[in-house]
Amino acid sequence: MNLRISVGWILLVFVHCGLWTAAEKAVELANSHLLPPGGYRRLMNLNAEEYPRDCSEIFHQSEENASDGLYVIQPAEEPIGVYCNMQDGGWTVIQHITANSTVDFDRTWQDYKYGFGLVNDNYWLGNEYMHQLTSSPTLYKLRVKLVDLNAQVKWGEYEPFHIEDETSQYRIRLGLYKGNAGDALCQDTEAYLHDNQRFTTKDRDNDNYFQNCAKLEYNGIPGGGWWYDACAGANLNRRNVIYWQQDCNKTHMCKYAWMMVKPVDHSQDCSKICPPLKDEL
Ligand SMILES: *[C@@H]1O[C@H](CO)[C@@H](O)[C@H](O)[C@H]1NC(C)=O
Ligand SMILES: *[C@@H]1O[C@H](CO)[C@@H](O)[C@H](O)[C@H]1NC(C)=O
Ligand SMILES: *[C@@H]1O[C@H](CO)[C@@H](O)[C@H](O)[C@H]1NC(C)=O
Ligand SMILES: [Ca+2]
Repeated sequence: MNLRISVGWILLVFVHCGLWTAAEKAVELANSHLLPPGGYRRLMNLNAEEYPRDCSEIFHQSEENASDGLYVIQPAEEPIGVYCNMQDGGWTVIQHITANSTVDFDRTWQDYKYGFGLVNDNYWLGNEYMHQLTSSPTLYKLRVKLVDLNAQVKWGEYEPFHIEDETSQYRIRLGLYKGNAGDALCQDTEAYLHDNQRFTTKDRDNDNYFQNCAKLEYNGIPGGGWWYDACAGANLNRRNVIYWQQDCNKTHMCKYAWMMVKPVDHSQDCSKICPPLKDEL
């Protein structure tokens, strides 16, 4: 009797584990290294039949009632896990940093390509996935959100926003700016211009400086990967100083930054005929 119960238990446990493993394997996220422990269970749409291409699609499919959290999206062939900020139309978070957190942003080209950190925490989604996300026929916009030590929030948006492919060294293309923060990527007081720059990491120097900007240290912490000019009017990837010119710098410290993307909403902007898009972004 006792023996039979035990065998039953063992079988039950065995079957459960088997199913669980199968469910995890069925998805195979390309960026599973960005999931926290037990992260598959925290993906809110893990068992959906089809994955949306971004968080905005999830927001609209949920009749604008989806909550913030971890979701699976599929911008190209491979499903990936991301953090969705479901305020204001559903934003796909591509970067989040907390000043002085333990997540290391001083990383190689390969790390910046496929992402690092954890999607429920500080992370870089990956240049390859940023390229995939922003390469649809629908244009995307970028929102930067900055929070200083007094919890004051600043933001800025570039529309459109596009990351080119790896053969172009993940060059950044930025459109028109709006926001209550300064336009630190395109209008630097020191004449550094980030628009149209290629990405630089400590092991791949594509910047316009005689040394590698990603290796330049402030208080012992290197700049990290970024779209440097002959260095920076803004850099959100230096671990100890979030830099956005007049809004976040060494004397006016910020605690948090986010970068997130969303499709451009043309229905709002032009009710009649959309103007032709410029050849060059
Ligand atoms: C919105 O979501 C919440 C929590 O997920 C749920 O309780 C509520 O019923 C939903 N409302 C609508 C209108 O779907
Ligand atoms: C740093 O930020 C403060 C406050 O936002 C600003 O007044 C100051 O000019 C900035 N410093 C530099 C060097 O840009
Ligand atoms: C980060 O750490 C440095 C060194 O301890 C400190 O000076 C700085 O104020 C910290 N930054 C924030 C935003 O807390
Ligand atoms: Ca250089």
